[in-house]
Amino acid sequence: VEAEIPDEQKTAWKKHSASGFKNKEDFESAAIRHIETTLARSLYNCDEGAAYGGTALAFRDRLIIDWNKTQQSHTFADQKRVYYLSLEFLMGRALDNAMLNVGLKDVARDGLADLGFRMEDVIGIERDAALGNGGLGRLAACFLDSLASLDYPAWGYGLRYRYGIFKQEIINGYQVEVPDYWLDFNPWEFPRHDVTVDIQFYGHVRKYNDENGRQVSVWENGEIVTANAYDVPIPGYNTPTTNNLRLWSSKAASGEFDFQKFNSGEYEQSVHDQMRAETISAVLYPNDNLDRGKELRLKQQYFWCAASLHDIVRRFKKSKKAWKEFPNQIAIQLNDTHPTLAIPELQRILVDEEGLDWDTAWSIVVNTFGYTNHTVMAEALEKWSVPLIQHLLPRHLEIIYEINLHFLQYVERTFPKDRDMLSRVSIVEESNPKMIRMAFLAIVGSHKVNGVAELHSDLIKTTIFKDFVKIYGQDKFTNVTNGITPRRWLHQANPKLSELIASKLGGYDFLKDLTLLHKIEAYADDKQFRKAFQDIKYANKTRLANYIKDTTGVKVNPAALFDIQVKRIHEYKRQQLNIFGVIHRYLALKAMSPEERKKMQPRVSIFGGKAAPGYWMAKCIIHLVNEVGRVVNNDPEIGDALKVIFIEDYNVSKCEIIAPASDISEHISTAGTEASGTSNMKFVLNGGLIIGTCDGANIEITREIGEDNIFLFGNLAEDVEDIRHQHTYEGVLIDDGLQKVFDAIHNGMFGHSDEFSALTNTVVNHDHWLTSADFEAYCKTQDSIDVAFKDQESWLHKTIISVARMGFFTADRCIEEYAEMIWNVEPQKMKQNGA
Ligand code: CJB
Repeated sequence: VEAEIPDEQKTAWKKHSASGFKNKEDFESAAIRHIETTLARSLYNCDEGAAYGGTALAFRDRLIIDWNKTQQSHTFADQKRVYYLSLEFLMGRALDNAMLNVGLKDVARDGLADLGFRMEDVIGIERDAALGNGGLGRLAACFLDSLASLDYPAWGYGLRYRYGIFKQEIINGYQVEVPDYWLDFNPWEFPRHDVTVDIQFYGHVRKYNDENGRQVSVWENGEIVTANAYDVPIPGYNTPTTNNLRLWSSKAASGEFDFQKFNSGEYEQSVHDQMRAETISAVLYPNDNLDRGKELRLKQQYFWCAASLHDIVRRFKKSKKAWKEFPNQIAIQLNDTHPTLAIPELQRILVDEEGLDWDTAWSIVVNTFGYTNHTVMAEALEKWSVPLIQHLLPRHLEIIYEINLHFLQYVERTFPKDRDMLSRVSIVEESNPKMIRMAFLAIVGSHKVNGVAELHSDLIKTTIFKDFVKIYGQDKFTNVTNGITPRRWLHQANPKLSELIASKLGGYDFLKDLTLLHKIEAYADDKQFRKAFQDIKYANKTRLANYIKDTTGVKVNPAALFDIQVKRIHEYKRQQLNIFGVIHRYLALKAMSPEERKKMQPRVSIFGGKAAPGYWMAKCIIHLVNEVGRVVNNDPEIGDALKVIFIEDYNVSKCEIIAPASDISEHISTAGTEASGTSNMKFVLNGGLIIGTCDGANIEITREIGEDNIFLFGNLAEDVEDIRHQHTYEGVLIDDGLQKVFDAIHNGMFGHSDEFSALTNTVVNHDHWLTSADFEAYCKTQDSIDVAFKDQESWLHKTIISVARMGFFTADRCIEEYAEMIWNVEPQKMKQNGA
């Protein structure tokens, strides 16, 4: 292609080619130019919003120049690429991250000061890109940062939801959901009006025999919706590599916009069709760890998988390589089962459209895909009803059946005596209606399956996917323990701590090799270092205390122990255990004399997180936390001894304020239920300790930082089933302390007890989540934390040692493991000048 361009054109292009700013002067000129031209504002009406807009657009220019060079260089190099398919990318804010990754935040800060603005205020204007629910979506965002920072040629593919996760308001103690229309001003996306894909739904399958007597299937006469690409640049840290996140938006296909109707006066109907098409990418489903089987959700999944695969195949075909090269050029990672339809879709493209025979196509498919499982909980495992798939995607259903047939024939040959095995592992569940088990399809269609922490990866092999280990052998199943990007979760969220570490390590290399943190272990007993470390924690707690005062009106003392649990509200994550523990503490404080009370360690219990709008029990938990806060915070006897705070609308940017401000954070899921957890890593990396169960990544965190530095409690995963059995046959034993808590609730201490009877009844009746069984151990462990916190010198020692030992939990390590074990891709460093 390069050879075809005449020299004169190349010269003119080179002479005028865009280049990014590098110093304050150039930044100011770029920002002002955008404020004046792109935003049509002037010196006299430039508010913080305009200053944010100008700054963001100046940085966007810079990113897009690097983006162009990266894409060009990856195209020329023609190496294997990774495509990360995820229905969720919980990106948070982009500006701060962009400034830090390209290394120009100080330049921008000085420039903004010249223009009369404070950096913090300008950053605070940006809305979070909240295209995700929780851990799964945030993991995808961390992975994008690591892929770019490590120079891997990689793209993310997702949906461009018009409404991200809802905004949570707390009104009279109840969660109220408000739509999050985040696209008003989004400088970080580039609409690619030229990149569209027509996606078909419904219709039927026609069969005929071609001239060679081969049966051909044609899927036709369906409804067409167009997918439009929007590209979001993903800058790596301290590298010109800028990868792409491509998000698809749905709109009516041009042929579908019915001009007949339009002209004959049926304007409304034609607009209605338009809106129907746009509905596909309108909203993010707000469920976390829960499958609800709605038709529109299936439409979203297919729409996004089909558009992404079409794009990937189109790029591959340009290279004119043979089809068997496909898995050598392309690795596709399925983030959970949401993109599983990509498997039958690729098979359909290869067989129906490209004319490959079934077996050749299938081997390409299997070698291309890898599948990451994020949960063992039955209610979260996706199943789709056969009639629904039949209706929406008739050809895919045929293909799924054929995949299943080949698979079951193989199983039957390998285990001829085990008849039950066939029904256990069949992709098609013989229920009424029949259901497609998406996880099974994902396993059969991938060459590797991974869990996200050691315990979790073991559990999937011994429970939900046990039979598949027998069928395929151990090697197909592996573990990649989750990680977080230290750029956002240390450097950006906690700049002072990052700076302190850099001052001892002689620079910021640790941000790209987090294991270098081990060197600060030498300073764990260094008086000056400890003091600096402690001052930073205090400043971060003060920042959070100010935020709490501004948003809730409650004044909390930064010297108190900050005990934080922020994550989606879910019974398995056991915020109920936490709040019952808080009530227990409150009752104990009330029973004390004022002198005794004074001796107690003051505590601030901080909660945050959204409940799925239809998850009633989770909403009850939020209500109880808020009612307990109302009572405790206004009790003059209690004062600073205990405060209970619910932070409204927890999201990524709030986590950046919260994670650096904890003394203790809570990761207290019923053992065996939290696949990994990633906020546990964020809190420890920022100098906080953990109270936790032996679950998910807590176990590996303990191994790395040492068991003296973590507060573990509770029943083990291996015992949970037996205890549940006991509950069923012998009834639930309610812990004495917990009974007092229930009595207080029933007596109306926190408002009308009816409001909370569901919460207490579920413990009394089944206690599926072992709230009672773990209650005593939980409270005792909390008491031991009070004691440990009193000895500040020893506490500081623990926290510093823990930070030093967190190197393993960088998302960079995850990406390197995926690249080597699953994708077989190499990084591709770009020369500074592109190509
Ligand atoms: N996870 O956030 C979700 N949503 C789901 O539907 C299923 C799992 C979470 O994924 C995280 C990333 O792997 C895990 O750290 C977390 O334990 C898991 O609940």
